Amino acid sequence: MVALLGVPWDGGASFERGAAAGPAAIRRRLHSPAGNGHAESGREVRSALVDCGDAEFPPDEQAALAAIQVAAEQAAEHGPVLALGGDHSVSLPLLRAAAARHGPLHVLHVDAHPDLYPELDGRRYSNASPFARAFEEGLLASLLQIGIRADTPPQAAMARRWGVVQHGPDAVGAIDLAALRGPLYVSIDIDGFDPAVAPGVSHPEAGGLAPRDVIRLLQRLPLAWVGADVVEVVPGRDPGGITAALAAKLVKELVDARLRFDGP
Ligand SMILES: [Mn+2]
Repeated sequence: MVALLGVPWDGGASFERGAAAGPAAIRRRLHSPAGNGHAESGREVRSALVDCGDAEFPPDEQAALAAIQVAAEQAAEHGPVLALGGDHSVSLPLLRAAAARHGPLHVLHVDAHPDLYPELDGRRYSNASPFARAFEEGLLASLLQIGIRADTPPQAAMARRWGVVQHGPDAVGAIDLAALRGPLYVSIDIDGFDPAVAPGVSHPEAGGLAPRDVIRLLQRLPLAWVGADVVEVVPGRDPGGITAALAAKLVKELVDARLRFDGP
């Protein structure tokens, strides 16, 4: 079984808010009669989800992050946690919870942005910085980023300091998945995809990944993930709900990617 946890927090937004509505939109699409609960492997995956509902938290940033970590630790009692954001700042408490349980994590990270700012606009816990904090807190063993196309000098310096491996959208086919190590955590910012297929985001960056690039990657993961998140879906900017539909698709393939290592 996989534990599904909504994290409707967008207090970490460094630009527009709106990602707090993401979990509800993704769930709606996941359970819509417009589709079914089967991954591409043929496995029915919705019935393998234990939906733990949404994390609850106070408005204060540090208190909210602490509450999200507690919610993730409680959800983990039901199975490996797949969390729905929320803005990308929620990955920090999710990584704290996963690392407390499994040790330092190897993270596979899909995004247009490195999210490695030492700080941005005087803030250290926004959606621009979760992986900088995670390195400093000793939560990460390695970080492999895919789809990066909006790097900046302060983030590049942080990437060099921590040995982050980065691939742009053109290099997906060249990634050596066999080299992935566990405990594996998968973090997918939906803005890693091209805005033409995922317009419902706060930080659209043209020239992004195609859905097949990432679906194929998930289907080829050589080991089971211990934690995962899909973040930054902003339903208020999502015509036709196509970004939520992509996120729901990724949820199905992520669940399948975990279950295929868990036996029949
Ligand atoms: Mn991003």
